Amino acid sequence: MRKILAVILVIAFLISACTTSGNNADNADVEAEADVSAGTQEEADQPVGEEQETSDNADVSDNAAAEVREFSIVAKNWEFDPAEITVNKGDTVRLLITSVDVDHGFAIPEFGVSEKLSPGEEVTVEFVADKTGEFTFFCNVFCGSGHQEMRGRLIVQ
Ligand SMILES: [Cu+2]
Repeated sequence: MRKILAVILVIAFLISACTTSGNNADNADVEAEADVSAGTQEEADQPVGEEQETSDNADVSDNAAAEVREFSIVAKNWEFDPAEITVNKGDTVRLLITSVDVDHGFAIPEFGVSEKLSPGEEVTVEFVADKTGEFTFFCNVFCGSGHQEMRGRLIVQ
């Protein structure tokens, strides 16, 4: 009799735990929880640890929903290629920038970006595009007669 009561308690606990964490989990996580529940009902000896682990996994998949947009940019006298980049608001923008000739710079003041580019060295810039609009990125290290025109455009939709 005691054993039956214990099993009922475990099942009740599992049902309430599934209902709670199922609200913000995607389909894959729901399937994973179903697997955990089935296994635990057969063995009926480690429900708490399994449930906590499943909740952690749900948190990780929520964070992974944020998009990372990666672009490779070549800097040379006197242009950036590509000279126009379009992302969505909220994206994490990762730029891999390489100068292929002389010292250049890369700046987007609105996002606190300012980097020096040495020839042949890839520089990684990462920021969150947390506001919409059109922003100019430009070379901020004097590189010759075309320096003032060495610029491009970041569009955040
Ligand atoms: Cu320049």
